Amino acid sequence: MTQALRTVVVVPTYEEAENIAEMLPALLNSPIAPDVLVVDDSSPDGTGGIVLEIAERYDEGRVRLLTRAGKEGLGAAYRAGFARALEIAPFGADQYDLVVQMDADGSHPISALPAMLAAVQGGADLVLGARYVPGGALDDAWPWYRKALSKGANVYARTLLRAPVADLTGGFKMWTVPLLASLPLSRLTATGYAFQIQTTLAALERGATVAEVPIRFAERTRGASKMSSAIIGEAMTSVLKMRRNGSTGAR
Ligand SMILES: Nc1nc2c(ncn2[C@@H]2O[C@H](COP(=O)(O)OP(=O)(O)OP(=O)(O)O)[C@@H](O)[C@H]2O)c(=O)[nH]1
Ligand SMILES: [Mg+2]
Repeated sequence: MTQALRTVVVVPTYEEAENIAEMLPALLNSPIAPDVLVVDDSSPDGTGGIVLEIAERYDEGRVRLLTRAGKEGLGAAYRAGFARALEIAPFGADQYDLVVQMDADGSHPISALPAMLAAVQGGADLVLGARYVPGGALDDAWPWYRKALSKGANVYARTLLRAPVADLTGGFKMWTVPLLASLPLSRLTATGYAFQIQTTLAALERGATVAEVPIRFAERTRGASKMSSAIIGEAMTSVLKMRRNGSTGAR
């Protein structure tokens, strides 16, 4: 590909004030020079205000904020964020070429973005930042049982859904716009991280070429985890439903 691919990174936030302040400049300065769309569920800690302050320091359109009325979960934030990212036409009538999804808590390495872009240039429609491939890793500081739980959840989903990817449960992904636009987003209704499984499954159902780039996943050092037993429960039962009914059958 000769022309630079224009990229927007969608970052969902809930109470990530400190993390987003550190992440945004690093992301904007990445060699792939993406624009950023933060999807904030009116975080009480003022995350949205910090995003707007940072946006003023950069060119128009490099940082956008989508504010939602209240906390509705990761899935809802991404459905809204993807829909907005596909609407934005930052270059005259042109859309972005690529949409990246990424957590705000520092778990997903910004340094992996150039390799993910290279995988798209090599023909991938979807690139997963993957922990369970050679060169990938979970946080060294995690105790063995936490690693086992994370790996076990991934094997469970991957095996039941017969998905030919190593990391089905991760949340760091680079989408080509035609593929993302082909997803039936309003019918991918998971609330929590089951949404990650659902969207990759939907891509596989469409015959997409999926590539995996190794990442070292880093544990958040600031702010609180939003993971809950309800979210884990949803993920487990929705995998069973998706096994019967496909990606849109997780209700
Ligand atoms: N807009 C929005 N963002 C959310 C919501 N829940 C989580 N996030 C964001 O989504 C990203 C990933 O969050 P989770 O994986 O749910 O939780 P986490 O705190 O990262 O969990 P661990 O890191 O696994 O402990 C972070 O940037 C969160 O701020 C939500 O309800 N709304
Ligand atoms: Mg996290």
